[in-house]
Amino acid sequence: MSMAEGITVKKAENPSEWYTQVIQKAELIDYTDVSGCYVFRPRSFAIWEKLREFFDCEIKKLGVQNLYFPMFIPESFFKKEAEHVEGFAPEVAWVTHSGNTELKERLAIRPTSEAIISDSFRKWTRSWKDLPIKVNQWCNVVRWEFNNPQPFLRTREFLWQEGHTLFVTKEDADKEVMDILELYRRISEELYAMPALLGKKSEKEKFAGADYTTSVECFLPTGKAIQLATSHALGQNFAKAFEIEYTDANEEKQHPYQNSWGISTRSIGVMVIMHSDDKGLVVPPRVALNKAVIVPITTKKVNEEVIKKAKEVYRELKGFNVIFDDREGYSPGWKYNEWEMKGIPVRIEIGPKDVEKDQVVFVRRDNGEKVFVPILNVKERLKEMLEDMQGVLLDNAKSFLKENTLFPKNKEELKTAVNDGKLSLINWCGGCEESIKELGAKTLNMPFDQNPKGSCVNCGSKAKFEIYVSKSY
Ligand code: 86X
Repeated sequence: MSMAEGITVKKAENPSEWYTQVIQKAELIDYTDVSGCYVFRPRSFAIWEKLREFFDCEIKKLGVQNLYFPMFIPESFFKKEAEHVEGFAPEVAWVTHSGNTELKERLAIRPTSEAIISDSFRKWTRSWKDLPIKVNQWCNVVRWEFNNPQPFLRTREFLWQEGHTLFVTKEDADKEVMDILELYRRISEELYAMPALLGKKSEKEKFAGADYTTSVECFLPTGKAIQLATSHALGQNFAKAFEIEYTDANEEKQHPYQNSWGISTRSIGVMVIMHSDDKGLVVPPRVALNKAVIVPITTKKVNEEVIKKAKEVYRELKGFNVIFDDREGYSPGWKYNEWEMKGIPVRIEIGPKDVEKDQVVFVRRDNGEKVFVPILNVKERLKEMLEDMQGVLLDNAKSFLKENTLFPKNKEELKTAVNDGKLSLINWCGGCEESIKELGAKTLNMPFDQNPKGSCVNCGSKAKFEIYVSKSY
């Protein structure tokens, strides 16, 4: 695959091949010899670092501390929460040997860390004075998926943060579930420019170890939804299974209320599918590694002058991590295509005519808008253009969401909506998820603002909830 070659299929015509090409040609991802395991190249790892920087700073304001637990979890720990792990068991990867010697007890490579963290919580929790405990780790996890793997979206190893907290009161725990969900909403909307659907998971879709599960879901231009992040109220379930206890002010033993919450590198793939186009990657400026690229347009006659001016502009923009592309042997047009494919938010062209007029040309990645900018104003104007692009990406995604959300009134309408790749908000009885699955769809979540009316769109019995339904990844 030569770099000169652009994306050869259209997003609307073959979304899965389009995705595969975009992430490789934009140098986000590389494949390895292990199926389901991918290289996060610098252009995607930088996006992850931006997310991490934002979220770390915000959770620290909430009193959460970072720490690190081992990735090996003794099998006996999982037996304590057997009911919660049941469905996941086939995906757990085990370490059984060191060299040729079998271990006394096999060790799981963490698929999530509730078990090992709960074991420490038991030791750290003595008195009500020890609470709350709020910790978080940034780490890798392994889930040996058998469904067809997809870079970022479904991988056998991925990166995430997992937060784990303990509280004296249910009220404090409930509040934190929502505080964290709000941070995930901000990642979705403010960093990734993606409208977020917030709500509570159905009984079937919640984590089995939780009292309730909340989530942020995103609906993509491919007509499928995907979960972006999740925040669980674990209640006292793990506390009971792992004997986490404290003595309250009346000297009585109590189990604390526990939460866990996470967002992963899946979110990068969601962002790619949301915004990118037939030319390649589109990245919201806030999470872009390089905010702009300068392409000097030189001729044999006018070279030094152009390079000199372009360098001036480059120095002026040093806060924006700008790429200076003065490579020889590539035409300007070739360079434009390459940087568009890689999703650099703004291209800055400067040629002989521009030098004469003390100006440059800005070209915006999302809409191709072209403007002449006096060299004196490049810094201010670049900042404005990036902010505008960030806003427009979110606005466009919001319009798309609005135009593609339907309110089917009966099963026929729901079926049509699902087949047409629409998002449906339905009145729902709280059961009958099997027959929604049969339509090729899933329940996403129940928005917090509930107004159920009439009868269940799917089965006709009394509606108790409103819930989002669509195809999903
Ligand atoms: C569910 C629970 C939770 C902290 C999050 O969703 C966010 C961050 N953890 C995750 N869960 C699993 O997915 C799971 C998977 C496997 Cl393979 C397993 F063996 C156990 C699990 N337990 C919980």
